[in-house]
Amino acid sequence: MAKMTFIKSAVKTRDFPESKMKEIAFAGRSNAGKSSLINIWANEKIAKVSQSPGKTRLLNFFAMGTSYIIVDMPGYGFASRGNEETATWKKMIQNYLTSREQLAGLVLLMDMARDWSDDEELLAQFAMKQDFPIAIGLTKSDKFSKADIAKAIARIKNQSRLDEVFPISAQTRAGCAEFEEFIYRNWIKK
Ligand SMILES: Nc1nc2c(ncn2[C@@H]2O[C@H](COP(=O)(O)OP(=O)(O)OP(=O)(O)O)[C@@H](O)[C@H]2O)c(=O)[nH]1
Ligand SMILES: [Mg+2]
Repeated sequence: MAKMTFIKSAVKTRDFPESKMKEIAFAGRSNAGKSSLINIWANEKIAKVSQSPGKTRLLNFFAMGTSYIIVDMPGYGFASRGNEETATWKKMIQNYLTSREQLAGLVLLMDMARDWSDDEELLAQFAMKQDFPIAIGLTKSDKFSKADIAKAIARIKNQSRLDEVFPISAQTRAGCAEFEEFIYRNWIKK
């Protein structure tokens, strides 16, 4: 696998890295497991895993060798954040998702225990408006039985009306390589 490297953090368009590589955006509620999955794909602790959730407030750009870029976006959905902060988050995410030309798809990570919410719906709407694909990663599958994983997949497919739903665990690594393979084959290579 290609080596993953941290490129930079940025908030504003003018600070985004200049690159011709395709980009994959990682979005999800705080604590969903975005940084943990990046660390699995990197095979080292390259992204900070939150001790206190909601700490990542910048867009963090990582290069997967010379083949593509992953953008770790700040998590959302923490009540401790005021309205003003929520508005700032929305503006930053919307700006990124609607203006980044090399964006090839949105990886939406959700804790398997949760239901699809308005926040996920908002992100999915941005993506659909821009006409790029969405894949959902249902994280922390290590906490569930095989039968409950199957139920969670069916539930989220139903709630989101999306088809690409992958169960993953950053703890056991179950499903992580398959998820990366899907994204690489369908969004990057083609
Ligand atoms: N059991 C289990 N715990 C996980 C898994 N993935 C992440 N976690 C834990 O969930 C917590 C949050 O993980 P992060 O990867 O920091 O989540 P994040 O989505 O990057 O969070 P923000 O940066 O706050 O948006 C950490 O305590 C992780 O160890 C998983 O697959 N299984
Ligand atoms: Mg994070």
